[in-house]
Amino acid sequence: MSAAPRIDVLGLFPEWIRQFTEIGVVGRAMRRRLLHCEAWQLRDFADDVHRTVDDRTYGGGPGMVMLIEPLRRALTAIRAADPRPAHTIYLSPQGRVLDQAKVRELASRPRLVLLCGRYEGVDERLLDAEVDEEISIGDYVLSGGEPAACVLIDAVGRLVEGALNDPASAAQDSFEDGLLDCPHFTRPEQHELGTVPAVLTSGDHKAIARWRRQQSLGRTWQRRPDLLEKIALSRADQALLDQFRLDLQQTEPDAD
Ligand code: 58G
Repeated sequence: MSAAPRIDVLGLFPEWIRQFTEIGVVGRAMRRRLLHCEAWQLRDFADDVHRTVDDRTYGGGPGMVMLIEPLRRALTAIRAADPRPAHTIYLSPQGRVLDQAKVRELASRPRLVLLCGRYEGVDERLLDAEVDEEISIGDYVLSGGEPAACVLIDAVGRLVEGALNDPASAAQDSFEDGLLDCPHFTRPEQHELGTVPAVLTSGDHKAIARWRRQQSLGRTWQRRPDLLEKIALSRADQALLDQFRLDLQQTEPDAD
């Protein structure tokens, strides 16, 4: 049995990460020793009594930039805490946007180190020398990298072997096949807000699988056509989607 994957997080608010990693699927994976997360306080690696980790930006203008040296000392200490190679990631809006394929790739690595910036970010030379990859969780700006690190830990953590009670649920996820998820229903079958689609209560498992696949295809076409362009549909999928569009025309003759 191989050792549990490990994620170290470096920044100014390690409490964010510690609290987060106690909760939910990630918290349970940690307690079961399937995943190890450790949060590090960057100020512990400052070299003055004020525990300074930032300074003014060259070229002028507002805002502060995180200093090279505290970060470098911290990364050296973090890497020394475990002999396995540490894939080092900086969370920033300048990174490549995270998707499920990247999450899967990261989940296959034994060790990740996540660097969380504050202020205007990190001195570019530190990034060039010490960071393997810059990742963004979406096209918006956060005051710090910590919430982005939590998003990444959650997405990766739930893929760790044994983290989910039902391993089939990860395979069924939205995006595992590049499509959005189908709609889900639970009791009661009849409700003021509507009735559960009859196929789901029919007991016909083939028909149910076909309906779900068709809903995934149809909803992806309606809501995220950009995702459909990235995948090649089989003949069967194409037929299901064509039928979805036809059914839509019959119920909404105005739609085009
Ligand atoms: C511009 C703004 C440059 C990740 C902020 C650098 C981190 C968004 C994301 C920063 C983040 C994201 C300082 C605060 C990085 C630094 C951090 N904002 N979209 N903010 O993944």
